[in-house]
Amino acid sequence: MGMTLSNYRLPSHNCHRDRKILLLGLDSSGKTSILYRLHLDSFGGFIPTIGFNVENIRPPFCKEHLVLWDISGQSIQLWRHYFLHNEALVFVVDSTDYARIREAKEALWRVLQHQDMAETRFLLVYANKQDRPNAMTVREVMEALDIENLVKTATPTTGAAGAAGRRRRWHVQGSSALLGDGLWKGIEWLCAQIKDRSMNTSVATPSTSNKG
Ligand SMILES: Nc1nc2c(ncn2[C@@H]2O[C@H](COP(=O)(O)OP(=O)(O)OP(=O)(O)O)[C@@H](O)[C@H]2O)c(=O)[nH]1
Ligand SMILES: [Mg+2]
Repeated sequence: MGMTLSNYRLPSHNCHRDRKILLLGLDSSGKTSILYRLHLDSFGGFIPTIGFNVENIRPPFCKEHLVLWDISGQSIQLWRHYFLHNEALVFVVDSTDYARIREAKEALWRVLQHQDMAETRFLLVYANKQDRPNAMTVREVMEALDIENLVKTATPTTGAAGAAGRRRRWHVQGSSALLGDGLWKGIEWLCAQIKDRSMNTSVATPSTSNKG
């Protein structure tokens, strides 16, 4: 499993109420597989999503539920209808899909520059399919998505969305929905941020670990 990279440290954590989490990524990146690995600890048998799936998960380290919205990757033009009132964006990348990593980056940037994503403060990226031998490392995925610039650079969108983008905390987590690796670690980071959202967000020192 690859490293994890983050611009924020892990504080102690507890979630306090239901939180809506948006799960996006190109088609076949593994969103539905991740959703049901988290929800039912099962894998496989999924057809490409038409529309969306919604499931609640109750992480052992959170007091309340996370409501995960898994939107079809084949319906990018419809994603914007789900943008409002999300606590966090979970963006899933197929780490073996070298041919479409640029497309994934462009999709992620478009999403986070949208005005309706202004209140979405946390970005968790799953660099998924780390079980496959040719997978990009977590650092390679982070660099391909250019996340550091995404959160630092003033975006074409001004006003609230631009300001929100510059305050956004992010974390890249290596994962395998096939094996179940890394998924709860990413959720643990997310819960910690939700709990801790009132703290100063300006720390920008990447942290790493070797296990997904
Ligand atoms: N090896 C491996 N295969 C995976 C992993 N995650 C998903 N897959 C496979 O990738 C394919 C697509 O997975 P889905 O979960 O349906 O992808 P999706 O992102 O929901 O795709 P759309 O619904 O079309 O947006 C399936 O064949 C999965 O079995 C993983 O971590 N490792
Ligand atoms: Mg799906």
